[in-house]
Amino acid sequence: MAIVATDRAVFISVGSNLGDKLDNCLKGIAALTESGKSVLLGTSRFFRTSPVDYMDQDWFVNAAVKIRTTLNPLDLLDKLVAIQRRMGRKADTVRFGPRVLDLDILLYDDRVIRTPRLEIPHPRMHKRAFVLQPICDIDPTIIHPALGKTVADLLGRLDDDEQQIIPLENQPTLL
Ligand code: PH2
Ligand code: MG
Ligand code: MG
Repeated sequence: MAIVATDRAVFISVGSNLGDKLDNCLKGIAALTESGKSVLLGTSRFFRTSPVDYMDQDWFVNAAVKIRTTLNPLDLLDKLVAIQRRMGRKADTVRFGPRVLDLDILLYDDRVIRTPRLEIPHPRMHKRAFVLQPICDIDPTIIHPALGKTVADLLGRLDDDEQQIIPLENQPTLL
């Protein structure tokens, strides 16, 4: 019997609303693969997005990437936190407030993890256009393992006119 390594897909959201937002996102994405433990499999377009949950802050640049990684979820989280810190992110001042770089694990295969330190799927991803649209750019058929619906379906069900998400006119080339 052939043993086939499954393509474990991890989706990570990338966001910034301080400084050179696009450059911060690009540097964060580049840092994800620097150790050789993760490879980039896909990227979404980059969007300008209106702030969600905490409105009194600047618009964000957001995107999502798909990686394959040998890191387990907690080691991946440690890696993301280290990258954010290196990029100059301060320990959170305001919840949902301004940040130089935010890297969040959205999906890790079809795993459901609920611990105080880490929740996968990301607990708010199904309500956020700035997360769902980028994942749909990469693969609209991905199923949210806790809700049992595709990301395209979840995006279609969002009825929140407040959330604006506009593709950047000049998209960087990454892969
Ligand atoms: N991140 C938040 C809170 N609000 N809004 C947008 N548009 N984009 C974000 O990345 C974002 C947000 C907390 O992580
Ligand atoms: Mg975060
Ligand atoms: Mg976040």
